[in-house]
Amino acid sequence: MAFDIEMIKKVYATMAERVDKARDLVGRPLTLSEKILYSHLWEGNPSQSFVRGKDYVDFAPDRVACQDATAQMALLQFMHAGKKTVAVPTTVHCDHLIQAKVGAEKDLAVANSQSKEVFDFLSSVSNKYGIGFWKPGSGIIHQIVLENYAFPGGMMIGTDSHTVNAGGLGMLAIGVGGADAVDVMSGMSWELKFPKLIGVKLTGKLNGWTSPKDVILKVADILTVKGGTGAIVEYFGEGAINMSCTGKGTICNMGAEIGATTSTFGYDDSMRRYLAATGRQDVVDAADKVADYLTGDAEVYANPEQYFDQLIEINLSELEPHINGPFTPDRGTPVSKMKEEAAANDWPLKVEWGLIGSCTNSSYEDMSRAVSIVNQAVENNITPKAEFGINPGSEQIRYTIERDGIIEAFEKMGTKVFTNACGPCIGQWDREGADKQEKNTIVHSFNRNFSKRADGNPNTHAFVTSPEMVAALAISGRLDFNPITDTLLNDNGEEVKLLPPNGDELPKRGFDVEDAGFQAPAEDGSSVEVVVSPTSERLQLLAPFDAWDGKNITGAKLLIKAFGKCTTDHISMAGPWLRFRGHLDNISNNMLIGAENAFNGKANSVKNQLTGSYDAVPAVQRAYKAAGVPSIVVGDQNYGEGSSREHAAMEPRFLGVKAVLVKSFARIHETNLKKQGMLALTFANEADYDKIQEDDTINFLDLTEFAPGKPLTLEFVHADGSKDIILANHTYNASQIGWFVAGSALNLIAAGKA
Ligand code: MIC
Ligand code: SF4
Repeated sequence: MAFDIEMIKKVYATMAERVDKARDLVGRPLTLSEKILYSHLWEGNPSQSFVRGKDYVDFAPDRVACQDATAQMALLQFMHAGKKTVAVPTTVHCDHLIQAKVGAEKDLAVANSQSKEVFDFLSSVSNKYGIGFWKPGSGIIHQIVLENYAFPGGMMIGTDSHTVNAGGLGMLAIGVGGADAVDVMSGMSWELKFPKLIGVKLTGKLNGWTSPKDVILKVADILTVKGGTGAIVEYFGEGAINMSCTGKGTICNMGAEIGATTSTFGYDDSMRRYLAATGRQDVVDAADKVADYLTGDAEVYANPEQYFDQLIEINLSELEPHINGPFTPDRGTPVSKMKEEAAANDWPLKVEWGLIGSCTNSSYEDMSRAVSIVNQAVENNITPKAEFGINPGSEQIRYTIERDGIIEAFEKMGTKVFTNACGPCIGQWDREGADKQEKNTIVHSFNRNFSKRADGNPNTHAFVTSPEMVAALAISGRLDFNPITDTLLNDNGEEVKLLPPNGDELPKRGFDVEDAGFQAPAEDGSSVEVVVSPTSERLQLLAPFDAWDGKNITGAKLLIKAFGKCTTDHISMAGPWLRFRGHLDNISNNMLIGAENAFNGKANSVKNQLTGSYDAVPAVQRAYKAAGVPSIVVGDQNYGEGSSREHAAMEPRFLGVKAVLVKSFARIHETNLKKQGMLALTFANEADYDKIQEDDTINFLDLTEFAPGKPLTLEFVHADGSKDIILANHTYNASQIGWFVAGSALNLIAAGKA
């Protein structure tokens, strides 16, 4: 059903030839990342060696995956591309639009009725264009990709930042915006700046309470949320080989949180075991024939400092469990330091909820290790102090853990089993009492913990940790509980010490499932009709954006100067807004409502320069649009961190914002802005950010000479008539300037000029 062994064999057949050629060209041993990159060049065999972090290169990915919340925009755009079917194997997964409230059965039924129109749309577009469709309840995109499609040495893109999860099976899997996916689905090349390479050498062996999650929590702490930008993180060493395949997936998954382009591991026995257990012995047989090409050259791993741009070494034998947060995934605290840290920062110590799941940590191994802690609580008569919820990663996992008694064991402790879907991880959580906005703590095994993300409450302190630590902290009800040293009091008043978790990497009796939830597309979809109601509030056909008029932009108003962290959750919030992901006009009403205005410290309150009064950001921008006044957005570091959602770029484009000028960008968001015909600019001198004033009017002085490598000059006219000239850098190459000129990259595809 699910994977295409012939395609994989083809990839392997070209790999040997291209990798050897690349090795000769580069004149040295190759990392795994380079092998996969060079063997997926669009133009075939490599004819030059690329400068990392500098050269834009065209690639030919093997697959595309989209999830429901981003697929709507991606497919609406694809429908404009004028193609009969997708050019590479593509799947759509319904996982983000399902709310977690009472439990899987009821919640799924509610989602199926509330989002029927959207699911029907996705299913019929998939059917028409040859796309595999995974129904609501089938599972979270990245677990399904790992279980069915990922393969060592492959390259894929997906319209979700955590597509990188497939690095656990030795792929280069990269998160992109929908417009990038449309390129590949339309049979065109996909462009990426040749990444820098960060090597992470893992020595020793995980033990006791430490898990793969702690590796990435530690790496995030070291590299911070922007430390991986523009880089591939390649893990190697005996510690890597000793780890399960889904554990590797967890590590790669959260590479999105350090901004990494992707992360990967060399092909090894853990991957063989996982492929075999998920019914893909033929992939193992094919991969074994080219095994040397599916990992870095031995010389590279023996002398990594010579081949990577940056090297990190972590000794797994000494690694402590980590708890990262609140509000950002890179604030790492080893469990032994939590007592001091929590007290020093006044973090609420009482844990209200423990949540296990998300695409990051919802594997069979995760569930079985977490339940080993739960079982100890039940056996020792300990009543858990916090509430507990789990989201299995896929129907295959859910079915198997039910068969193996794991669900029953969770339920004995009062755990709510939510749908196999994203749920609370993306704010699809109807948490009782969240509207009271009380300060509280939750712990979860997800990857992101930005403000308001899980339950909409800005005072919820969310901490990220491993599933087994979530279980321990939720049972104890305390954030500063250290299971390695502390004991718990059971209901008989006795002290109990929890034993370290243990579990099965893979189900002993194999995976099982009755209905995985897959729907194959029609052989010939040409007669399938896709209907979008013109009165729908959920879906809206796209109208092309206007082309550039060839003139300098003048008289633009400053819409907002955003201060501090401005993730895609701040720019285009998820949770309740997810339902408008297919309707550009409606979702634009959330534009930048979470961003902090640098002038008054408030969210969603900016000055309307036409009236002098303060209003919500979307309302002010709509006023500028109605008056025909252009505007610009100014931002801080790592602007657009987090999600791949291109709504964060399309909304400002749609509402008439012309440029986004920031100290630095997250990769996917910068590309999304470019693709939608916006100007994505960075301060040549970061300190110029401080010169921007609330009542500024902005004139571009040399946009008419927009060219690769040449900074743009902007004049900021302040209210008192004084001016500042500010230089803005950009990374547009010639074809990307073409997107700006045409109004969007899609306009070029639709005109057959791409
Ligand atoms: C996320 O984890 O933030 C999401 C929701 O999966 C996003 C995609 C989206 O916004 O739909 C992502 O990571 O790209
Ligand atoms: Fe879904 Fe959360 Fe994973 Fe994003 S990070 S794909 S919302 S489970």
